Formats: sequence, structure tokens, C-alpha cells
Amino acid sequence: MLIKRNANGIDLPFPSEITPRHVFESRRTFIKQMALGSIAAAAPDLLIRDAFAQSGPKLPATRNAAFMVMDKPTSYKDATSYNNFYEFGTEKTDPVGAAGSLRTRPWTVAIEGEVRKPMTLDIDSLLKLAPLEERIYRLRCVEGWSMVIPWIGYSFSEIIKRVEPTGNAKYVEFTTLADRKQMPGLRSPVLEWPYVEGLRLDEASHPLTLLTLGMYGEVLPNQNGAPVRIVVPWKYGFKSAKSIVKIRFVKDQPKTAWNISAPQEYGFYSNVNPEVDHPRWSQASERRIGEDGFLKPKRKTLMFNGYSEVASLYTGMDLKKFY
Ligand SMILES: Nc1nc2c(c(=O)[nH]1)N[C@H]1C(S)=C(S)[C@@H](COP(=O)(O)O)O[C@H]1N2
Ligand SMILES: [Mo]
Repeated sequence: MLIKRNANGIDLPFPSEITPRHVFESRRTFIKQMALGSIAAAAPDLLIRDAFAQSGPKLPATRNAAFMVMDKPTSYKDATSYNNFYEFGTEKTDPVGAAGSLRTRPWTVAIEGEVRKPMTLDIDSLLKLAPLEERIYRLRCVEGWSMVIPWIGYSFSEIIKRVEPTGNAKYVEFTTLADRKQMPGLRSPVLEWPYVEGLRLDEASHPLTLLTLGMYGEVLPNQNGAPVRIVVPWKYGFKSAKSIVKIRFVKDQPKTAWNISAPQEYGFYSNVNPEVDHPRWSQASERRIGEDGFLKPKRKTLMFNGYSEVASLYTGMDLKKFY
């Protein structure tokens, strides 16, 4: 990916990553209270949005305690102003300014291919398809930074159940919107458009794989992939395709945008793996956005981004070969 680096090979922090002390302190109190259960008992829903006082359209959801990492969530401001969404430009600060031109309604997602029940769902049907849950996941970008985000959605397996894949379905391909009128970044040939991603069917079926419609108690901001994206927390961030318009169940391993662009750097699997370096940098550690300035040491990157429950999906596979 295109990263700016200083002389030490460290990518430079964005000014908003330096969190003011009082904000940090109040968050710490909040996290402590949450751990003690005093907030959770009083207000199980929309907890995160209330804590960070957001203003966009609300999206009620119930927290799912089984899918909550204990790390301090990234601030809403950082999560919505430091983005990779190349359809709106290649700079981290581009999408927050440019994604306002994305029209998220009407919006449909066509689900097709090797399924008994192909369907086209509009965004309201997707919102009603299964109960909305709030889950706090780590997101590790292949570039060496990470965030902790309270997403809203439900397991992608809810979709899989309804479309009934045939025996030929081995992979799922996600195609995202590519509309030059709405997306100024498409003028650049930095990637092949549309942005496509894919998962093996068992990866797509894993309960962690989240069909995502919101974050921080609200509908997804455009720059985070409105109105619907996928989030696959044990893989590098680029597997989590934004603004999806088509989902295809297929027999053969699909092409993926970053693999087309640089196959020796970005494989199909792209599991977070501190033992497999990117050809141009180490993947052993990461910078947590908003938490660390120059003074704080980087965090160690965890195998599968800490989601060790997915390890059984890869039994017997050489993860250096299938990077
Ligand atoms: N359509 C599309 N999806 C995308 C990208 C993109 O450029 N286009 N960037 C990916 C990358 S590299 C990352 S790290 C995550 C960032 O998601 P976030 O901005 O919500 O944190 O989105 C992923 N999904
Ligand atoms: Mo990324």
C-alpha cells in the first residue's frame, strides 16, 4: 500500500491520533465502570454511542458479550477521519471529506451464483434480516496500524442460511460499488475497479464474520463503507470490503483487488500473522491509532489478530505459503 514513512521507516502519526488527556481519562473511567457492570446494567444498548456522544442517525443494537475485545475503543473521530477507502482517494484524510457524494439509498445487494435461493435485498431488508448486535472488534491494517471499533451488524452466516449455497459453492466473492459519478478516486488506476474481495466459504460462515451496517451506535458513516460492508477481524483490514453491491457464491477462488495489484505482497488469505512479514516491512508489531504518540512503544501483533478460535480453519496449511 502507499504509506508515507519517516527516516526510521515508521509511518508518521496523524495529528488527531494524539488524544487530549481529559478525553483519555474520561474514557478510562468509562471502561472501568463498564468492566464493573455499572453502565452495562443501566443501558445495555447504544452504550458506545452515548459514551462518545455522536450525532448521526442512530441504529439500535444489543451488545453481544461474546464478541467484545477488552481494549479501549478508538475514538469516533479517529475511526471516521483516518480511513482507507481508495474510491475516495489514497490519503487517509481523503474519504472523510470526499465520501459525502456517496448515495447510500436506494441501495441493493444482489446475492447470486451457486445458491438455491438467489435474492436481491435492499438496505431496509438487510437491516431487518436478523437482530442487530454490537460487537467490539480489533481491526489491523496491513500497513501496521490498528483500531478497536464497536461495529453493528450480524453474522454473515445469517445470509448464507437464507440463500442456501449449493454443493458447488466453495468461496464467496464480494463486489463493491464502482461509480465514477460518486467516487472521485476511480479516476486513478491505483487499483483495478471495482474493488473485489473474497473468502473461503468456511471463513465466510464463521460467526466472527460480520455483515456490518453500523458503528458507534449509528448507521455506517460513508467513509467507513456505508451502507453495508463486511468485517473479518482476524484478517488484514483490506479483506473487509466496503460499500458492497454484489455477493457471489462461486466454485473457484475469486480474484481480489490487492492481490491483482501486488500478488507477491497481498495473498488471498491475508490472515494477520506476526510471523509472516510483508516484503517491505515487518508485521510483528502495530501502532494503535489514537493511543500512542512517539513515546509509547508499539504493541505486539497477535496471531489471527488475537482471534485464536479461527486457527482450526487452517489446520494443515502452511501459512507462510498461503499468506
Ligand atoms: N471498497 C473498499 N473497501 C475497503 C478499502 C478500499 O479501499 N475500498 N480499504 C480497506 C482497508 S485497506 C482497510 S484498513 C479498511 C479500513 O476500514 P475503516 O476505514 O472502516 O477503518 O477498509 C478496507 N475496505
Ligand atoms: Mo488496510
